[in-house]
Amino acid sequence: MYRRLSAAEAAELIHHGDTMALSGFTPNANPKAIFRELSKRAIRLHEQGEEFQVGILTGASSCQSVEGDMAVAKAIKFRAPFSTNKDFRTHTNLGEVDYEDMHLGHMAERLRHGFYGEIDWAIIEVSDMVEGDKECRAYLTSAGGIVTTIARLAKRVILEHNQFHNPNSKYLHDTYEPADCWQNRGPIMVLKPYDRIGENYVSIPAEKIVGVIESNIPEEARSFPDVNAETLQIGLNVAELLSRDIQQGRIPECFLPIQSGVGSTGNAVLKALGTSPLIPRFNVYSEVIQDAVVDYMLEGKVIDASCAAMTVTNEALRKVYDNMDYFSKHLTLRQSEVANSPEVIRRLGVIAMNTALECDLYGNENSSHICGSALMNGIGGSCDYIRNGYISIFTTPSTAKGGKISAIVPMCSHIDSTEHDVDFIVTEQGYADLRGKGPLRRAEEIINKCAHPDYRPLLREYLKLAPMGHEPQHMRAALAFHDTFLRKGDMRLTDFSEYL
Ligand code: 0RQ
Repeated sequence: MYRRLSAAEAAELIHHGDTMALSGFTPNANPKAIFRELSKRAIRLHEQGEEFQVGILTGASSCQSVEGDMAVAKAIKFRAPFSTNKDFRTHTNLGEVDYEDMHLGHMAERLRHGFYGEIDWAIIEVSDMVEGDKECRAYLTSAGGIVTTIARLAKRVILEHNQFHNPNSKYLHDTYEPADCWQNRGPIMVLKPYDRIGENYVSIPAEKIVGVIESNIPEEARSFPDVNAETLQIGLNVAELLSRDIQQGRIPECFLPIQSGVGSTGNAVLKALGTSPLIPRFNVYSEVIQDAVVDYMLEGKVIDASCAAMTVTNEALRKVYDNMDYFSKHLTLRQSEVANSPEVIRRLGVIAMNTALECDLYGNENSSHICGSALMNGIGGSCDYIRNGYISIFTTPSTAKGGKISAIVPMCSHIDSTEHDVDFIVTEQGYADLRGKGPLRRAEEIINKCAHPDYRPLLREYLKLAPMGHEPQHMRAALAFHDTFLRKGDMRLTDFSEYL
C-alpha cells in the first residue's frame, strides 16, 4: 500500500512557485480535497507576509475548490487553458492572474514539449488503483483530460482516491497518448465515435507517487438554467437547418456525430435536437456531454457518445453509475488530445455547435471577451471543433442584457473564430447560411435573418457608411456599438454621426 496522506499534509508539500497539473476536464474529475486545504494554507501564509502562488494546468476549466477558491486566495500565478468560474474571472479581470486561454486539444502536446516548463506535481483523482511496487495502475473518474501526459511528465504524483465515484468508471475510459510529431507519428485510429484504441488505466511509475489522499467528495458540478422561449427557438432553428441539409443531401440520412459546447444555450440546443422529430438518432463526438445526453442515451435517441468529460450534475452521474452495463458499451471517456483532435474531428465529419457572445456582419465570432477587454470564460475546445468540423454552427441570442447589447455587431471587439471557419450563425430570429457567400451577401443574410429587429436599421446604416471594399469596414465607426454601450449603457443609442 502506498503512503496515505491527509489533505492538509498533502497541501503542506506544495511550495511557492510550483507548477501543478491536474486531472479533470471542466468542473468534473478534479482533485478537490487537497485544494480545499491549499487555498486555506495560501491565505494563512499571505497573512504571515509570505509569498505563495502556484501555476495550475488542467485539461479544461476546473471546479470552485480549484480555480475559484485559489483565485480568491490570490494563490494562482499562472493558469491554462480554460475557466468557467466566476471568482476566477473576477480576479483575472483585475489583472491578478496570468491566464493563457488556449485550445484544449493542444494542451497535452504543449505540456509534452515543455511550453509550460517543468511540471512539479500531478494531482490525479482516481476511482480505483492497483498499488504495484513498480507501476501504479490508476483508474480515472468522470473525465479523461490530460492525465496520461501529466502522469508521465510530473516529478511527483499525489493521488486522490475519491470514493464518491463508482470504481467501475474504469470501464468508460480509453487512455491513449499520441507520439511526438517528430517521431513518425501515425494516425489516431479512431474511425468511429465509439472506437477504443488505448488502455482503460493510466500507468504511473510507483517511485513518483508521494501519497494517496482518501476522500469522498461529490462533484462540484453546475446545472444550467431551464430552457426558455428564446433558447428553445434557437434550438428549433438549429434542428430546422440540419433537417434542411439532410433533405438537400448535404448531410447523409444516417446523420453525422454532434459536438455541443458548454453553456445554457448549448444545453438548450442539444435538448431541441434530442426531441426534434426532424433529427434522426445520432452519435455524439464532443469534448463534453451534459445532462441531456445522458437521458438521450438511456432513451436511445443518442446511440454512442465519446467525450473528454461528463460535465454533468451528480444526479446525471448517478444515472450513469447505476447503468454501467449499458454505458460501458456506449460511452467512451477520452484524453482531450484525442477527443479534440483535428484529425479525428475532420475524419468523422463532426457537426460542431458552439455559442458566441457576438458575431460580426461577415461571420467573425467572439466567445471570450466582453467589449474587447473583460474575460468571460475562454475559447475552450470550441475552435478545435469549429475549425475542423464538417459543418460549424454558432448560436447566440440576438440580444443580451434586456436588449441593450446586440449580438450582431459591425465588427467584433475580439475574435476567436474567423469568418473562414463559420458556416451558420443562429439566433432566435432565424439562421444565416454563410456557405458559398462573399462578405456583402453574408452581411445581408446576417442582418435579415439573425439581427434583432431593433438593430437592423443601425446595421444597414453602418454598411452604407463603410467605404466600399471586399469587406467594408469604417475604421472609426466599426466599434461604435461597443463604445456607445460603454458610454451610454445601450447599443441602441448608437449615433454614427459622432464617429464620422
Ligand atoms: O450574463 O448571466 O450576467 O446575464 O453572458 O450568456 O446567454 O447565458 O449564454 O451560458 O450559453 O454562455 C459564450 C459565455 C455563452 C459560453 C458563452 C452575457 C449574458 C450572460 C452568458 P448574465 P448566456 P451561455 C466547448 C466549447 C466559449 C467556450 C466554448 C462560452 C452571460 O458558451 O463560454 O464554447 N463559450 N467552449 O447576458 C456582454 C455580449 C453578451 C453578454 C451574452 N455580447 N456582451 N455580455 N452576454 N452576450 C466546451 C469546452 O470547451 C469544455
